[in-house]
Amino acid sequence: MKYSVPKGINREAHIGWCPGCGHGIIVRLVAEAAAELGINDRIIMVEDVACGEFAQTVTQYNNIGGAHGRPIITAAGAKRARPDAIVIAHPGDGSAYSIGIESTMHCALRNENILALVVNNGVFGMTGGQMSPASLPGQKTTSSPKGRDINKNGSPFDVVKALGQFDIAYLARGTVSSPAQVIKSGKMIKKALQKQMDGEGFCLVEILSPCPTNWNLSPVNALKYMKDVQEKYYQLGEFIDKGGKA
Ligand SMILES: Cc1ncc(C[n+]2csc(CCOP(=O)(O)OP(=O)(O)O)c2C)c(N)n1
Ligand code: SF4
Repeated sequence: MKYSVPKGINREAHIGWCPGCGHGIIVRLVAEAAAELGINDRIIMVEDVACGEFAQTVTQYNNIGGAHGRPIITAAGAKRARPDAIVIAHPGDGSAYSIGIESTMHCALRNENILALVVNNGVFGMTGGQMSPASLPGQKTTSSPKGRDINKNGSPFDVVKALGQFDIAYLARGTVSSPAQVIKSGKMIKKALQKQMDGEGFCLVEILSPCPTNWNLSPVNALKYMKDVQEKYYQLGEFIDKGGKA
């Protein structure tokens, strides 16, 4: 197989992601989809103050640094100001489902014509691996050293259950735990970008992603954990596909 870097990726950039992190794979999928759709010059990515923000140097796209928890609402504003732009918010699960949950829900309710690309690694990665709304029952984190107790901490936030009945364009969940799944996730991202180009409305694609550093696992064992545990809890697939078949 010939390896080539998609247009849109800045291969000279310093990359801050830890070995085995999923963020870089997911940003690469954005770049592949954008190049295939011929929209490199139209992309605006909106980052969070979180691990995803390294995409600012890794990509050649226009980019906005949003406040923590606010990339989705910032993306909605950018899209309203620049309707020709293709706008992608790139938060983590901590951002989109905790401090930013209100703007996630209301952007969905307003069917804002953007892509919310949520990287779900089940922890607040950048700040040291605290429990996030998406941490799994029993998951040990730095703020739940004995494991998430659903009686005390509540159940994990499942965006498919939360937005499943909303009138939005697209809702899908992928993962990057294997090459086949990476390809499937790339198709989801590309479909969501096409929907934005067609003016269909709000698309949320959640990608399950490893955080070996904060899971205290090697990159290889982090992928195993995803398959054995994370993907057993969070269903993969397409759940809303307004223009197509769900
Ligand atoms: C208003 C505000 N609150 C809290 C923080 C601290 N903070 C920065 S990154 C982060 C965690 C990010 O976790 P997540 O959104 O899940 O993304 P990840 O780093 O795991 O990709 C937090 C709490 C901040 N920068 N601003
Ligand atoms: S802390 Fe986790 S999410 Fe952040 S760069 Fe490292 S592996 Fe990725």
